[in-house]
Amino acid sequence: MTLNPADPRTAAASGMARFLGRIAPDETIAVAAHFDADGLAAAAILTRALRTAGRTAEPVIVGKAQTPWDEDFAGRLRGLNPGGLILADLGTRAEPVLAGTPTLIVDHHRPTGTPPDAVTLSGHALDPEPTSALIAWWATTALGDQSDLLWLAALGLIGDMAEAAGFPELAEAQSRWGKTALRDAVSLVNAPRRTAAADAGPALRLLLAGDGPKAITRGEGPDVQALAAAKAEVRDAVEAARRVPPRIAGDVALLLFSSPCQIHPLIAQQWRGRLRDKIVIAANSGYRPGWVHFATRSATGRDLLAFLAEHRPDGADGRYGNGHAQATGGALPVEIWNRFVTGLGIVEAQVAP
Ligand SMILES: [Mn+2]
Repeated sequence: MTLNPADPRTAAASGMARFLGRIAPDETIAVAAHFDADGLAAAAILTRALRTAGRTAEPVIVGKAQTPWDEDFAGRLRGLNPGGLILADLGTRAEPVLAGTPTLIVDHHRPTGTPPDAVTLSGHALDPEPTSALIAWWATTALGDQSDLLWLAALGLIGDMAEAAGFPELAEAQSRWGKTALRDAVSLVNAPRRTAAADAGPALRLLLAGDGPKAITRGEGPDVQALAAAKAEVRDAVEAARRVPPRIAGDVALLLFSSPCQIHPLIAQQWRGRLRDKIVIAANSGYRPGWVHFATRSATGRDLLAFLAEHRPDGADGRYGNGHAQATGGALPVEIWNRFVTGLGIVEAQVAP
């Protein structure tokens, strides 16, 4: 389950070898991934390494408010008729996504169950904790030398704020490709998933083709332009939402706003720094009609997964309270959201149905 802490690199590579041993060489491997920098970088590493090794690999990225456990996404995967499935940076749950299909899980979120018949490469609870892209890179060393793809693993580490974790792979990538170029590339790759359309296509294409971060930061063409436009769209949305005042009840500070952009994690992060003794909940009623999506952060060090579990409203499903002890959140239908904020003592944060 969790990678062997004594030697996670070898454990990841042997997990990949075990997974590939269950798939005929001519069968397609679907590579499903989250749409943030870590997920996209993991998808690019896995797809590129598998293709170089002569395998057929197809990346499939989740859309806005979508998980692989939703039927429409599973349908997209089935359309590829895959002989194997990789789930990267998408969480670790007990339920299979494609029952009967050999599955490899590359992830670092807190598992909510043990998937049957899957090889699970989980970095959760390792110290330091590797991100999905780094675990993917370790795993693909089973297919040969991957040093030219190391910059992609660095994008994942930086994107998930693991820059200070001390992984030697990051130091090596920084000296080869440049700290600033890597950081700027992360900021660009992370932008589209926060926009109203949340189209990860341009970023993924750049990561699949590029030879380093400068292919993104200094590149030309429509995909690079799309990333710059996405950054501008998100910047404007953040500018509007940051003026909203917090509503405070006890040790909770809640910010409620409405935007089609996924800016709630950014707003939560900003207020985390300003209200250092509070649990900050940044809630967005405009991300998806009929729902409230929210991000929870705190400078207090409290276990936020435990906090949300204590306040779990009846009817909340797997979209509520996942992720990390220090970075979580969720999505609730408006009616359940209204019960949740009432329970927190912040009735005025109810949303009209
Ligand atoms: Mn991640």
